[in-house]
Amino acid sequence: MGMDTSYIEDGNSEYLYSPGILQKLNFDKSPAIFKPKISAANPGESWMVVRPLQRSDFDKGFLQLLGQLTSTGNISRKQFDERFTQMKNSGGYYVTVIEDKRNSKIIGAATLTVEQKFIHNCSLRGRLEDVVVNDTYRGKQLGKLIVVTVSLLAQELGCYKMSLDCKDKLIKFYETLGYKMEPGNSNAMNMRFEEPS
Ligand code: 16G
Repeated sequence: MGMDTSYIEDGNSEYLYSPGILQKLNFDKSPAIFKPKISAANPGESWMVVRPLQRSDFDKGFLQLLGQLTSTGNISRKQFDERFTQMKNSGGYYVTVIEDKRNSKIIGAATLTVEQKFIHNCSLRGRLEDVVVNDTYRGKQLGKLIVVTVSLLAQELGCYKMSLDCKDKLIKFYETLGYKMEPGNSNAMNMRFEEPS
């Protein structure tokens, strides 16, 4: 067994988590139907790559893309760097992106967070978070690609389930990828707090 040398720790190209695991995901395990067939290892275009977040993604429009999902605030490079380091050190954060290598722009993102549990024999629970795809790249199955990638990753890491909350209009989309509204058990509730400025 060789070392996973792609997990480089040199400044800007530093990955949030080891990228090798994405190459090994078996897309045949997902109920999602891809036409044409694509995967994280072969995303369908030679200029596209699916990979973990990198420190240098601050300069590749990652935060601007997240801004298409919700409010991000005005995040400085220092804040981004610190959060990246905190996520990496604590573990359990699998921020995953799609890059357009032609213009070095992040065009899709989704996050898997992994919670450690006592229940289910000290199991793990995955949560799908912050899914966003640049809408000028429609018709390339990118939403499906990024969500299936992190969902298979959750399974690969040993999660017993993966959960999400979403707008009503997205329920059908997530159902095609294997997510189900569990009768009597599918209510999302939030308590909102004032945000620090
Ligand atoms: C959606 C997202 C969630 C994100 C939230 C932000 C998915 C599956 N769900 O619920 O991850 O954090 O929107 O909205 O991507 P907010 O700014 O109103 O909390």
